[in-house]
Amino acid sequence: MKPEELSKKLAGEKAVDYIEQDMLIGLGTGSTVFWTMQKLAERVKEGLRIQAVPTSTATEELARKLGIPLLTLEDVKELDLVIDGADEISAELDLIKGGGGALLREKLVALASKKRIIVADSGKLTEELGGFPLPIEIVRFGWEQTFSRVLQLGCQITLREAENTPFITDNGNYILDCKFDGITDPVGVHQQLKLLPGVIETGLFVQLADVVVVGFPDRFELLE
Ligand code: ABF
Repeated sequence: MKPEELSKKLAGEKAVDYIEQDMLIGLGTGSTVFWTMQKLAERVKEGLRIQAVPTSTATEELARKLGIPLLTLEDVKELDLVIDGADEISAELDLIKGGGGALLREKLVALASKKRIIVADSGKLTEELGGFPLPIEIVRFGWEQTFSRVLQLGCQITLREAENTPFITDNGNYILDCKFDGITDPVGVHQQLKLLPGVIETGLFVQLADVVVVGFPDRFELLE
């Protein structure tokens, strides 16, 4: 296994230690949470009782395959915890998420959770957010207008594509990947974007991580 994958596996698996009997949990999306789900499925087979809200159809499908009991966000008032990945993590534990396109459901599930655990390999740590283009979810209706408005905030934008057609999120929307010259004020950038009609949600997760489990090829570290 490559060092990056080993790091993801260590971080992803470690997070399962936070899950206790009868918890209601959120399950994030991505290649690190993949390892969380593998380990969680083992625990479920051994008798751990949990129910999980998936943050994407991809996670839902994987959970079904692995025999992890599911429920929807509409079924619950509150979740005990969520385990999710990230694309960038700042020293303040602010995050850029959405590389997998699931940012809206990920944020809704994060806000519904009492404790938020992020799992990531050490390559996701950064001094300042913005090296990774910020994903924002926008409505398809009049998307070019929204594109132009976002452009005025001073970033370079790409409409995300999959197989040469626009990528469609699980909610039926488009994603704009916005490259800023560093994001020193994540709250300000998030707020500016959210004021624009057509913008549904941004991948900036500010002060939404309680614990970050950082994986290295041979160990993990906890940031809190
Ligand atoms: C998800 O995990 C997304 O927000 C993000 O794009 C992804 C992180 O990547 P990885 O696949 O490396 O875990 O939560």
